[in-house]
Amino acid sequence: MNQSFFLYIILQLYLLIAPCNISAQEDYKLWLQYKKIQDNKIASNYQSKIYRIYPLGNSETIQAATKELQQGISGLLDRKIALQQSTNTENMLILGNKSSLNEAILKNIKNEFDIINEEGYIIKSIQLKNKKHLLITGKTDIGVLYGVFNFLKLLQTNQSIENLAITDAPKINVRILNHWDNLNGTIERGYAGSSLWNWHKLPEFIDQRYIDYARANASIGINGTVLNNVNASALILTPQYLEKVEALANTFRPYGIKVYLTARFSAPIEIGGLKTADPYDTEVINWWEEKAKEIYLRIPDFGGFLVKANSEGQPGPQNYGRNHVDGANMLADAVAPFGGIVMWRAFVYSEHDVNDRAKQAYSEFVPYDGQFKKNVILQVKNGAIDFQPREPFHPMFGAMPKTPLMMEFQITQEYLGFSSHLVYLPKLFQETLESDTYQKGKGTTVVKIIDGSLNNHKITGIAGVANIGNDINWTGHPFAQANWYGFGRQAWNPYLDSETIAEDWLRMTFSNEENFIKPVKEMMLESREAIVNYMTPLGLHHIMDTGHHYGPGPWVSTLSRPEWNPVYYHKADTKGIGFDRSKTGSNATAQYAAELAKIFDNTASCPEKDLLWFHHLSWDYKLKNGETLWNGLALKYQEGVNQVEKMQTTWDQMKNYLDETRFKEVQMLLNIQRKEAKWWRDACLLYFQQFSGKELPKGVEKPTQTLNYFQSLKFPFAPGN
Ligand code: BDP
Repeated sequence: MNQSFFLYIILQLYLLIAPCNISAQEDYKLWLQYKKIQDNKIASNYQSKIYRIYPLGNSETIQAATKELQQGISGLLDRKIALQQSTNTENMLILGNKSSLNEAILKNIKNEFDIINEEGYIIKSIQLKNKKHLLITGKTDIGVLYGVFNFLKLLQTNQSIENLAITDAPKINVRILNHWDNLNGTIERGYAGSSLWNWHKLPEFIDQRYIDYARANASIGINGTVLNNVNASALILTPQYLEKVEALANTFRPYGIKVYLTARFSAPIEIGGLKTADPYDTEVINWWEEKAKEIYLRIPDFGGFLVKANSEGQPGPQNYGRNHVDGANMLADAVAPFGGIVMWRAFVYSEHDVNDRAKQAYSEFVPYDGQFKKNVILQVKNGAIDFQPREPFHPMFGAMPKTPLMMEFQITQEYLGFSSHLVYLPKLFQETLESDTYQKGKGTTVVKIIDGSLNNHKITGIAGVANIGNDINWTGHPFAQANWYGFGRQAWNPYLDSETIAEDWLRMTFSNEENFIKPVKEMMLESREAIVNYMTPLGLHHIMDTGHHYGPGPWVSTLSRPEWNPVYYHKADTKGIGFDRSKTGSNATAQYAAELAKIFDNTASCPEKDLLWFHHLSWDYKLKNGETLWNGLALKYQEGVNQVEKMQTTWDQMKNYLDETRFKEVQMLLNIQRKEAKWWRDACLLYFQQFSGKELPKGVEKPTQTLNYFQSLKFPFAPGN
């Protein structure tokens, strides 16, 4: 082969691969695309206001911030930006923490430092000797880094950078991802590939992905990560793994991200050679103290432990006749000398308890209010059952004023179509956060409990079960990135509207074109209601197929634990459908404040979206719109399908606003979503129809398969299980 022919072949091969690489990169880059600004006027305005970067200080964090600015600006403004250690020239971008600022710079600051906390930031247009500059500062280097990401967000979303005077600070201290990652690389309920953590190659090999993970998290203010599954292996606490954990902690530290681990309660037996894990046993207490010392020696800023105890078969203090307070406080004592915390999960229910599962966590934990050590925070799922498409807020949020409670949301879509359905979750999160607990009268919303403001708690937290894996696009669905992004934004500011977040995300991830933003934002905002409609309308819940939770399974009734069976939750019979949790039923409503219990108890005042969560009603029950319950239910299922079809129509018109790869990916995924929405509708309606004995109302499409067919479907290899 002559040389030029060889080169020609190489070139052809490159051309074949190159476009894939470019768009794969777009998938990979998340919301940190830093693509050249299309609007020339805006770009030249930015050009005229940004000359060079003047970093004050040289910490790893300031270096990361500087690098991010360089990377961002070189992409957005399509030019290299140099560093300069002076303010002689105008339009310097000055970055540094408070103590690095000189008198002249400080003169430009009024009370901004007083109104931000340790992680807050200030972005301000300032003047030094009649020259204009931009200052990005905070009390700490991490604050500066957050400021940098937020300054870049201004550019990415084409905002004005004229006369800036922005101060912002997180409203919650612990903003954390929970990875349900196993040491063998699988992820429980993960739908985006395998675990990011390559335990085999750690500690030596630091994958660039770890750094990009840290950048992405820092850009939205996430400051903690639990590396391992709540169903934990004790091995993570052995020196062999702690060395690897240390390497990750070192990698994340410059980005303000602390590492935490799930602690398996029986670890003293499994890896410590003790006979018991009884929290009253001195050897056990010592073992945890020594373990904490060992960890902090390696990782001085280790965050602490997350614990799933006596829940779904996990070991815990009850195995030794002790209780949650005993277990949590023992671990809390072990990490307290080092400033660590214990996040003790409240996700408990028991097959030996005949009470309504929705009542069990409250019954078990509320009596302990005020008994936990200061560095314990209870981690409570948003609803009392389990991350359903819709659940009323967990009654524990209104019932434990003396205990800090942190929110646990699920970002990974275990019950929401895995990573093939487009569902914008910040809408769901917002609904929970805004719910009124009436703990101290009207307006005492869930958000005021978890941000500590209502009951004056010092430790506050919010956790999101991560949807991140090693797929090129991290989350399996391009739009699932918005759920990671949105979670972070809401963790930073849980009062933020999910619409604002969707808009920022779209601008940063895809395009600033209004003709793209408006319809796609609407599509995102409607997507959560769509999935509720085609899966579990009117308060239905937990009717997914068993184990893997993929697809409908309202007929499942043979699992060993009653509350694992969908029939337990919908209770459909010839008389009607729904779980009576009112005072005539399980009386779960009594776990809410009296005002709220009254609202939920009465079918007339109970919000229709929660109707079958709280009531068992006849098929002929009249809904507010005059339809019978049967017809209303069927129409809701149909509406869900229609909504997905509308999403498809919207998306099909967006071709010109983004790269072909992502456009097509979403298009293909929406096809799956429509197919599965119809599957849900048909399977559920055929199943419930056996009890209602009624025809489908006008407007609802006829199923094309039989109930037998749907019941015969099996998915032994559904992901995430
Ligand atoms: C359920 C999941 C299970 C988790 C459990 C938990 O199906 O995989 O281990 O929650 O949160 O939703 O502990």
